[in-house]
Amino acid sequence: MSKEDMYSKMAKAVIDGDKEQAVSLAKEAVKKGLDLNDVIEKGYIPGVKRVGQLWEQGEYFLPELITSGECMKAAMEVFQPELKKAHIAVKSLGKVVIGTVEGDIHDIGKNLVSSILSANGFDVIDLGADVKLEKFIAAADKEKADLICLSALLTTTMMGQKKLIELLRERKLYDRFKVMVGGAPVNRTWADSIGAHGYAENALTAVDAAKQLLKK
Ligand code: B12
Repeated sequence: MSKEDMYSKMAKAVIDGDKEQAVSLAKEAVKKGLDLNDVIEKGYIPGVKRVGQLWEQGEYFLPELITSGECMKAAMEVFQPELKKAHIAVKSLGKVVIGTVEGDIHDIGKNLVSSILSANGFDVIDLGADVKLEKFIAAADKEKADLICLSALLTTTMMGQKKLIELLRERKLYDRFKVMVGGAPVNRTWADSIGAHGYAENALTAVDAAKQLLKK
């Protein structure tokens, strides 16, 4: 099977909610030694994106979204140890605290950013989803993080990104940590307007943006 055939099968497995197939293709990709960044971006992400469109068109409902989310998660679990191995081979580029802001349970995109940053040499502390703003600050402080990454998928929870930066400013911590924001409704204009140091549209560009921000 060609790489392209595998990518489209991966997308289809996510769209169909076929967890067994999503996992088996993930294992095959690992076995074949494919570039996992490519596999995720070209195989699985287009699947989740299509699911999003089907939901917006009213063709998919919550159960389908959840099943597709689980397929994505299961495939990522296959990749995790491999991505970790890649990370061990490189010197740490910096410490990152990441999470989805409070009130928001979407974590598929955040998990991707977290895994890919980790695979590319960052030390990542993933706080999960629906994370209280105070918890981000406490973790960044305790871990002496260089970068705080905030994911938001709802227009309402984007406000949490703004609030966190305000809290950092109030506590004179704004110059101590860099903040990078992202998530489907987030864009460069929003990032600039709230004073975020960085923004990236997807997990791969997040790696370049993080490298740029932490360049010493
Ligand atoms: C899957 C999904 C769900 C799943 C989430 C499963 C999970 N474990 O995450 C479930 C079914 C649980 C769900 C629930 C809800 N959802 Co929903 N969901 C989606 C959907 C279809 C896809 C999101 C996704 O995973 N995309 C795939 C990933 C790979 O993309 P991504 O998240 O954008 O991440 C990429 C980039 O944005 C970026 N990125 C992400 N985070 C970060 C962080 C940083 C720092 C950086 C640099 C980059 C970055 O990199 C990622 C990888 O490339 C979107 C539709 C859409 N078009 O986005 C709606 C969507 C986000 N959901 C929506 C809504 C309304 C809800 C609910 C409120 C529904 C309800 N009525 O209950 C609840 C939310 C409850 C809550 N409090 O959070 C709306 C939001 C509308 C709005 N404008 O606010 C959307 C846009 C759908 C719609 N058009 O109505 N949802």
